[in-house]
Amino acid sequence: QAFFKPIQNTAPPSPTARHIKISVIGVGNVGMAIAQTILTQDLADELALVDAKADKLRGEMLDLQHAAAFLPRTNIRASVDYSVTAASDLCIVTAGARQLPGESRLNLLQRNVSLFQTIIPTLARYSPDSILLIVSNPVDILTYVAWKLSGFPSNRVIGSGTNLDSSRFRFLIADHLDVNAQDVQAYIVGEHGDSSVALWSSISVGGVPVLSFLKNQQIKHEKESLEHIHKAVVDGAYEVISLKGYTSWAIGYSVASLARTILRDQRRIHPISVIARGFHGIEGGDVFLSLPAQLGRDGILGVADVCLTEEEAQKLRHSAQTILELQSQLGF
Ligand code: 6V0
Repeated sequence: QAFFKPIQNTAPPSPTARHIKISVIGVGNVGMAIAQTILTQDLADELALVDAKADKLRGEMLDLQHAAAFLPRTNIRASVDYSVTAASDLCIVTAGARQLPGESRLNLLQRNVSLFQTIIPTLARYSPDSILLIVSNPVDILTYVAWKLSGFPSNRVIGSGTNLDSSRFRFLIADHLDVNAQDVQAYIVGEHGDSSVALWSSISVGGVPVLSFLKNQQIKHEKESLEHIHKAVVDGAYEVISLKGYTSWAIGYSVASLARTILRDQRRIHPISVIARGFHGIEGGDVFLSLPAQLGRDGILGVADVCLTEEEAQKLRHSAQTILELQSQLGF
């Protein structure tokens, strides 16, 4: 018996009401930080969680459901069976194997590729029209692997890439200049991690280009402190991992901001991992690297043709070459 009685002469439910569904694969530290940010920011009507560990998965689902009285209404479901993800608008993949002591990067990559060989085709089968957002590391290569395994068009396969690195960059610049990080426009592009490229000439605060401002003021040592800032960005993840064992909150907010831009068709520009062949002289094969890209309901709408110095373009091409060499060993 229904708790509420219908009023007289009601119309049937509207067929146009949009139901937004997000799936998160992998409920480790990163997957759960993403899930909880999605819930608090009211980004989905339905959230499906999948992991290989059934007990952990059910525990996480119940813990989130028990917060229902304090959150916007979202139907949270979880299962080790991928049918729970059916008809998702966005699938976020954070599942990954952990690096074993002494294990090479290539070996870890190969283990993660094996996981993706099961995960990605299954997700694609249950949600053929979805957008795939890859977070698992090494994110650029795994985004390429996901693109290949899904058979999706490249505008619907995205890697979270340097969206997080750029947010660390903006925080550190803001801290240095004592301004709000949201007023700092600054991009880190290229490979997520060690060989990322900071776009110095494009940094601006409140519309004022930072480098030319410093030059006009004849502030000499600033370039050096800015180089330190980039180093701090690169070291940032290692520092957090050495202190607390993993990173979670910043990647949670970073991925939720991508989800909001996509699902609400915000058409904002984010530095994310996209197929980069043909940009800035990158040739030799299909490779995913981060570039400032416009995102919306159809995924990647376009890539901003940012001005790079020859040195920056060279670094990008070098990263592309390193990634292509690793990819060639994967047999895709
Ligand atoms: P974690 O806490 O070990 O979680 C991984 C989860 O994946 C665990 O719950 C596993 O049970 C699950 N899992 C493993 N195999 C499968 C499978 N076949 N199917 C479903 N689930 C599976 O790791 P954590 O959450 O800390 O990190 C997850 C991934 O995100 C790692 O690859 C990190 O390197 C990566 N990150 C990427 C970042 C980025 O900016 N792109 C940032 C931070 C972490």
